[in-house]
Amino acid sequence: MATVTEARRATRRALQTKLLIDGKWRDSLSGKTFDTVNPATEEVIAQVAEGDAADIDLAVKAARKAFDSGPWRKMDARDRGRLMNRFADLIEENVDELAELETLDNGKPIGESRHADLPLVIDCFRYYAGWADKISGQTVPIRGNFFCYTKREPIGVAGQIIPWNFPMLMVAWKWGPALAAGCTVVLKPAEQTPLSALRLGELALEAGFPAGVVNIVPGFGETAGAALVAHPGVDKIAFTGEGRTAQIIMRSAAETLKRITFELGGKSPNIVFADADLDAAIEGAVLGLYLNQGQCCCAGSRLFVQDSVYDQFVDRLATKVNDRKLGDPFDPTTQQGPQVDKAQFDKILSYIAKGREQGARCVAGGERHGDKGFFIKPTIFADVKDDMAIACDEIFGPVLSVIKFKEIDEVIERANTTDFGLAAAVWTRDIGKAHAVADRVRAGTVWVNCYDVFDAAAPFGGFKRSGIGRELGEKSLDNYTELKTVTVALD
Ligand code: TXE
Repeated sequence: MATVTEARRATRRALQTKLLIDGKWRDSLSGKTFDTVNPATEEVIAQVAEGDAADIDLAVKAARKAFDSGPWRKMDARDRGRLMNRFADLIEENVDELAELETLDNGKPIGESRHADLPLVIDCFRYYAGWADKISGQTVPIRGNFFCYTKREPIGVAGQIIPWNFPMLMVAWKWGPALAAGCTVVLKPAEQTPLSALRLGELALEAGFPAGVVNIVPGFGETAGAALVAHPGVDKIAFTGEGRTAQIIMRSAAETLKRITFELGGKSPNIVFADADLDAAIEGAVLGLYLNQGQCCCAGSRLFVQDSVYDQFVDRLATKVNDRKLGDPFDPTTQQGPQVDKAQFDKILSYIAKGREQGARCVAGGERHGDKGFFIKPTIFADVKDDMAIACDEIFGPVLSVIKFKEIDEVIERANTTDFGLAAAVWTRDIGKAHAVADRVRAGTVWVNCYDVFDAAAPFGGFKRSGIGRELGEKSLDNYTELKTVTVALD
C-alpha cells in the first residue's frame, strides 16, 4: 500500500487547502478546518479550511461583483473561450499530478484517474470553450412593423454543489457550461474530496480568470452547502448528489425562486438478451457496475439476464469478478480501490447483509477486503427478486444484483418499476429489440451493446427521481442562460 508520504511525494507539490474567494486564497473566517482522509490507508492527508455561511457570503459577493461590474461581463465571448482553452492546456500539462491527487483523496485506481477522469475533464473544458462564442439567439417574425429578436444572457452567479465520486469531472461538468455562458461561480466541493477542486482553482488563476469568476468554498453540506442554496445573491443552483439532499435544496431554493438543476441517483437496468454477444455483455456488466468501485450514479446495478443463458452468464461473471485486482490504488495494475469513506463502506456492508437476509445467493465477494482501508470485495448476488432491498435501493458500491427474466415486454416493465430513471443498457444482436428497449425504457440515457460511454457533447441526466434538467452537450448551456426577447418598433 502506498503510504501517505509516498502518495504526497507523488503529488510533488504542497497541497492547496484554503478557500478561493475573489482571486485570493484565505483561511475560513471561523479559522476552522476539517480532515480529508486517504480512504486506502484511513490516514489524514491534510486539514482543509472549513467554510460556512460567513465564507459563502464573501464568496457570493465576490462572484456577484465579478458578474455585475467586473471585467468578465465585458470580455469578448471568444476571449472567454480562449481562457477556457488555456485552462484546459494547464490541466493537460499537470495531468499526472492531478490524477495522483484524485487517487489520493478519492481512492480510485490511478489508471482510471489518469486515463478516464482526466481526459474527460480536459475534453469537457475544450468542448465548452468552443461554445463560448456560439451562444446566439434568433430573429422572430412577429405581427406588425417590429423587429423582434432573442438573445441568451448569462444567468448570473451559479452556486454549484458537487459529490465525491468524480471530484474533478464534476467540477468540469459544472464550470464548463457556466463559464462558457459567462456566469460566475461559487463551488462547494464534497467534504470527502476537496483537494483536486482546489488545485483546479490554482490552475484557473494561473490561466488568468479574473478575480471572483471562480470561487471555491470547501465545507459541509448542512452549513456551507445550505448557505449557498439560501443566499439571495445566487441566481441558480446546480447540484449532484442524493435525492433526499435535493429535496432539502429544492425547498430552500423555493424561498428565492432560484433556478435548479439536479443530477441524482439511479438503479439502472442493464438488460442482456440470450442472443447477445455474451463476452461483450459480461465485459459491459463488469464495467457498468464496478467502475469507480460502484460509486457511479448510472451504475448498471440491476442486471437482467434472459433465463436461457442465466446460469452460464452468472458463472462466467463470477469468475471474471473474482479475478479483479483489488488493492493499492497507486498500483497501475489495480482495478478496484477503496470506497470513499467509512460511511459509504458501512452502508454497502449493511446492504450485503440485507441481500443475504432476504435470500439472495452471494456468488462472489460479500465481505470487506483486508483490515485497513475501506475496501469491499466485488460482490455479486444471483437469484435476486425485484422487491429485495438490493434490487430497489441505490447501494453506490460494488454490489451487483443479477435478476432472471423471460421475455421483452416483461423485462421492460420490470426495468421501469423504479422511481429512478437515469440510465439503462440493452445487449442483443437483434436491432429491432434494441430499439424497442431504447424506446420504452424510462431513462435519460440508453446504451445499446455498450455501457458508460460518456462524451462532453452528449446530454446526460435523469427521468423521474434521477434528476431535473440535463448536463453536458449544448443542452447544458440552457441551465446557465436566460432568454431575453427584444422588440423594436420600426417606424
Ligand atoms: O450525498 P449528499 P452523500 C448518493 C449515493 C450515496 C448517497 C449519500 O447513494 O450513497 O447519495 O452520499 C452536499 N444543502 N449519491 O451523503 O449528501 C454535500 O456536502 C446543500 C449519488 O455524499 O447528497 C456534498 O457536497 N448541500 C450521487 C453534496 O451535497 C448539501 C453522488 C453531495 O452530498 C446538503 C453522491 C444540504 N443540506 C452520492 N447536504 C450521484 N448522483 O452521482 C449535503 N450537501
